Amino acid sequence: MNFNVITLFPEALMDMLSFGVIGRAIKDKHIKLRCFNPRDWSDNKHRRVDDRPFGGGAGMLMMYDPLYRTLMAIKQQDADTRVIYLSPQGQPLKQADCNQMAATMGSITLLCGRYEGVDQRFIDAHVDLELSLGDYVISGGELAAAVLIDAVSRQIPGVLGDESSAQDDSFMSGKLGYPQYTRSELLGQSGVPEVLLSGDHQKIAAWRAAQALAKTKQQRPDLMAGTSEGES
Ligand code: 4G1
Repeated sequence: MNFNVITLFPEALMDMLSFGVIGRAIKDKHIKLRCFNPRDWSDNKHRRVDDRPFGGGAGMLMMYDPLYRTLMAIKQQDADTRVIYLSPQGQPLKQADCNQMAATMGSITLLCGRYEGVDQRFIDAHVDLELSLGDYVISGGELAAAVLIDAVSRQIPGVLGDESSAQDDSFMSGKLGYPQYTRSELLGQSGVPEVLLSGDHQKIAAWRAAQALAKTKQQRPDLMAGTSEGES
């Protein structure tokens, strides 16, 4: 899987993904991660990539021309790449989107917004998919791009070890996680639910499923819609 990232802060993006599971996946060449800085395609002597919005208003926008030249340079090497713009106007990113991207897209180009966003003409002409991480204000799309790259990469065969990939993560089942406990010298076994110490694996699985269901109903009733539990 190939990730191209159009960003004014390539170092920040690379730093976020250079450790842990994703850092390992890059080293092992399960994924390739390359950044492209639109400043390198600016025609301005000051390397400017922003300008004021027509019609007025606060702040600046990323200009069309440097973005266009950056994307053409990417497509020259990687013609079949899908262009995704991470923005607050996008549809909310879901696990199902991440699974589908991992299964069907060989190359993804992520556009990270800065300032107040991007000239709409670039979005209309060149963006295949507009996705959002959530409803809050952030300073740039780089953090969102890092989240998407992590979430998609985890679904690529070989990125997770056999044992963790077989493991059923929260959301892969459409529900939240159940509470978990491990050894503590300070606490001993106090506060650990009795059933987890019983050795009865069927009972443990049933307890965990019930906990996950109760937590999901309480914290995220929206996730219950469409499940058979939704009516209860
Ligand atoms: C209006 C949130 C603006 C933000 C309304 C989720 C947020 C990218 C995301 C903003 C961004 C709301 C995201 C806002 C994002 C250009 C530079 C857009 C950063 C920018 C609710 C700033 N998921 N935000 N504007 O945050 O890129 O992906």
